[in-house]
Amino acid sequence: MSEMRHNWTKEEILDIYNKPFMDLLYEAATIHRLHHDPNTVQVSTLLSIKTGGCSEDCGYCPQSARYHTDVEGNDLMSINQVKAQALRAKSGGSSRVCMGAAWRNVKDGEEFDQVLEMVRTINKLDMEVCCTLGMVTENQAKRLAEAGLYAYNHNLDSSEEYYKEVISTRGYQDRLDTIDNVRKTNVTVCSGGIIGMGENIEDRAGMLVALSTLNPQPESTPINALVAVEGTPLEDQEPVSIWDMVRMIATTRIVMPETQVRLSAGRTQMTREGQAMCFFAGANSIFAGDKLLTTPNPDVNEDMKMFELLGLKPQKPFTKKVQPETVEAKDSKIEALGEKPKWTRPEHKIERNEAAKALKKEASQD
Ligand code: SAM
Ligand code: DTB
Ligand code: SF4
Repeated sequence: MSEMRHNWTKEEILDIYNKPFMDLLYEAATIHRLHHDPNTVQVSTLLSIKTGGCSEDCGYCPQSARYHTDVEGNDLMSINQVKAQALRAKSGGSSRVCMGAAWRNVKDGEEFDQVLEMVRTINKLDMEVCCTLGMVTENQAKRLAEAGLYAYNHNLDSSEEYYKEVISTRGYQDRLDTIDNVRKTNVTVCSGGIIGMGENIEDRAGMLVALSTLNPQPESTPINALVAVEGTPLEDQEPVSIWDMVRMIATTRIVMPETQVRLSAGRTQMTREGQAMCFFAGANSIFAGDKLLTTPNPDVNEDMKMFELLGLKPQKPFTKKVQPETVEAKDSKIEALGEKPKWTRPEHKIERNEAAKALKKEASQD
């Protein structure tokens, strides 16, 4: 087994990222095979349970209320809708449902109670349940755990330095605090980021330092290629090259040998050959379903054909960890505290975010 390290430096990670391509691929594939079955890929389905109208200014995000995009906002889904979608995902071969809400943070109250019930409902279908709801307090994380949540997704998105160029409404430490709150429970941590936002390779390495020095390291790490959505501040970013994607995945695999590395947003731009290289380099999870949260994803049948072609098998639920127990709402031992997560107001301005905001204002006056 390769050594599990929590002290990777940026220089070491850059050296790995910049290795000759064949050496990088070989090293990553070797480590991958020591820690995982190389022919098994975990399949998750995303479900946007509350879409659009978000108060934050994340420059990549079509769901921010500050930018003028084609995203149609939706209120919180009903439990029945979620159950129907989860059953559909299960029959399509997914072992996990990841519910996303366009929230800055979780607020105690009716809506959160409804999300907790969604968690209970999906766990009872014997599927892994993941949520990505923005910042959470320790108490909220505990309530999610009690309902049977398997994983919580909260991305670092980029390096601490580049993060400030993309988001101004909360800081990097706020993200780390939420991850820390989740870690205080038995819910697994899913945290990764996005490449293709204009960051340099040092920033990619910086993000991997931040993720790999967490102890324990995240159980899963999504690597997203930016989906440049019209109307967002990052709409004109060039698509990520497959070579960069493979390098990023391989480097992630080497510094986080046990983590499930998820080949996330951006697959519609990739060929099967490109995706096969990503799997060889250590990616062992994908999002399936024709939609991510608001943007397109490859067709499920196309993914099935790809799996067949490559001899890949979907991972069964609860292969890595036992199914959490679900405590019913009426039996809950954890009281809602009605507290808000503490977060910082960095109060810097990001020019391209301001420009996109101004365009939205103009459009709404027309
Ligand atoms: N609102 C919550 C939050 O920000 O934590 C949860 C949902 S948010 C959409 C989850 C993650 O999706 C973001 O942290 C980001 O990494 C990813 N994401 C959002 N828009 C994206 C885009 N256009 N391209 C690639 N990834 C994106
Ligand atoms: C993650 O890292 N990627 C997913 C999931 N976690 C929530 C979201 C990707 C969103 C892509 C843009 C959209 O569809 O809105
Ligand atoms: Fe809101 Fe999350 Fe989008 Fe940021 S990434 S604008 S917090 S939905």
